[in-house]
Amino acid sequence: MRFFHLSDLHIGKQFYGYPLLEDQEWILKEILQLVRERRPDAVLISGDVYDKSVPAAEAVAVFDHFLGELASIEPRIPVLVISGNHDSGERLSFAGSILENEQVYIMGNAPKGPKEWLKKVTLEDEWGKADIYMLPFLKPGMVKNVFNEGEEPETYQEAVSGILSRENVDENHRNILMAHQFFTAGGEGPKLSESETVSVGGIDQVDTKCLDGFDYVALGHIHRPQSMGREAVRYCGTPLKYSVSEWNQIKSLTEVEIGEKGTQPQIHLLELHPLRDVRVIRGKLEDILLAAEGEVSDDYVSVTLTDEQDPYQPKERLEAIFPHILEVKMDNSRTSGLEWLEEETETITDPKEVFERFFFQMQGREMDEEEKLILQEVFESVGEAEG
Ligand SMILES: [Mn+2]
Repeated sequence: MRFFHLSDLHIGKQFYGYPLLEDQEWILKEILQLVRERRPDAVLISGDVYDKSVPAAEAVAVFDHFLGELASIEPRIPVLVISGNHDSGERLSFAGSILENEQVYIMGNAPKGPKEWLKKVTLEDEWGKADIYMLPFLKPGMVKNVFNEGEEPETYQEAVSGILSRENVDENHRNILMAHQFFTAGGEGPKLSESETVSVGGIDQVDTKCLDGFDYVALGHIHRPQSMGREAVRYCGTPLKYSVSEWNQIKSLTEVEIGEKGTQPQIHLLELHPLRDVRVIRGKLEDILLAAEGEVSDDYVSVTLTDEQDPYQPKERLEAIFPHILEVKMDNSRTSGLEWLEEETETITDPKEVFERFFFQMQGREMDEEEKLILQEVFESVGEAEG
């Protein structure tokens, strides 16, 4: 049995003010192409379908189109979706029971009472049954009524392990879990990017120990692809780079092949090709412009200029080559001087001195007599106005 594992689509996300919908449509199209070519037995989407709990109409339309295209493939390929911390469970599972007729299974909310269970989808192949358990993102408070009085979970750890351990998992079947939580493996956390929303203080941590009974765990939440503790417990990562810190990550679609019970699942990474890449460029302005040879690049670029003298209109000149600039930073002896200044603890109270220092940081030289005179006049007129 082979299935695709993806997560963290974050449809509708903005990237430094740029809407990413076109990029997301592009990458979903490539995923659809891979589904048509490779015909997996299921497609698992492990949370954060949307970027916001109330997604924009355009974002909903993009996911609607994706589901529609998936459902048009014959023979049918089941699609399983859980909600992530960015999704609204209720909104995501709209018309969920009707969609099940089309083999689209959505689990928006964790069990809320003692009689509710995780959604389980059973697939079958020559090796027998494979049960896929769907655990949407949860916080301890969301599942407290599932447990007896006095046994309510207080931590994420207790909540997730409590919800999993009450499921009647058949150990003779191959068991697969979809989840969207912050997992650690023996105290070791996942490698992060800058585009996840991670709780401060790590209260949301759950140890992978409670996943031991599963043959494969299809995780979402962390944006860098990686396994946790063992190969078969895996974050597939985002299909696109959602922060500059991800510039050197290879984004891929995870294909999992699961054979006879007890054997290791095989994991293949199918590389994805974005419409626009995210790149980091560093150097002197003239060198960067020269290297581009006048060719316009649609990539999203973060530029760090190392010129000692502030170049003239750097953003405008870069924009002629890179229409999608994320940021332009300066890194030279002056800006490294800035860092040194910030470390100082002395407080300057004379406003004139504050400005003189600021001028020095910005211009790299002292003010000349004429400029000092102008500053003097400005301060005098301000003083008069205040007095
Ligand atoms: Mn996410």
